[in-house]
Amino acid sequence: MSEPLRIVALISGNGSNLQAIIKAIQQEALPAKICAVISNNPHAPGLEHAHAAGIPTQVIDHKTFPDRLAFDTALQHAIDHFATQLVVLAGFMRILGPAFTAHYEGRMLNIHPSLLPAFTGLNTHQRALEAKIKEHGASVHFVTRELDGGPVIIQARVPILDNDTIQTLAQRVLNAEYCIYPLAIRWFAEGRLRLVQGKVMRDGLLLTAPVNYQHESSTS
Ligand code: NHR
Ligand code: GAR
Repeated sequence: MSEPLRIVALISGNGSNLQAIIKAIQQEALPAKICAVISNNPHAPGLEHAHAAGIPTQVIDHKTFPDRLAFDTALQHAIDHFATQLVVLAGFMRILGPAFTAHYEGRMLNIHPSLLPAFTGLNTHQRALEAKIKEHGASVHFVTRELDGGPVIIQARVPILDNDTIQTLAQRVLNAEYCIYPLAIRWFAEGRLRLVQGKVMRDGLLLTAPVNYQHESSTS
């Protein structure tokens, strides 16, 4: 057996995706170890979940730094302290600068609550409802300097129902996130996922489109 992949997770809020990842590791569906959970928000409820799971936590409050570069630099030092092999953004709400994203190129993932490239940025559920479209979802992507613009690994689609509110739609999307994020991290941990010249390579093949979870779920 090889050593488990060393992960640091960055959160800002509830950390329910973090919980799903912790659960996958506990169920031995993910050969990884979360070395630390770091939050920019000292009041993030996810810090408690990490603590309860016996994972070291750290707060790096962006409000205590003079500028974004100083925050990014402190964050980078904290992450590298753990000999981190993969950085996982799990509801992390601060935009990261180009030096930071370059440092972790090919070894940082994000889960975004939309079917990218639709609805980058914030308030995706409200914007999907306002657009009166029939389908929404979540995407796991490699993080690059372009906000929510890195190559997408896997997406999960959910229907938008006539009587949906932001809350009901957000919960449906979250349930899909809990499936695709541990799966994408597992592929990375198994050495099956790489960023090659700005494109996703999975099992030695360059993806021409994101993996669609609905189609793949029965076979992998
Ligand atoms: N950084 C880079 N360079 N590239 C990405 O793809 C990133 C990133 C940082 C975070 C997550 C992202 C999301 O999935 C993410 C992807 C925060 C904002 C934002 O506007 C936008 C997108 C994401 C995260 N943040 C405000 C800021 O000024 C603060 C908002 C707040 O605190 O509520 O940093 O959606
Ligand atoms: C998730 O829906 C995630 O995709 C989204 O926030 C939620 C976090 O939930 N991320 C972003 O919007 C990033 N800007 P969680 O804290 O319970 O995992």
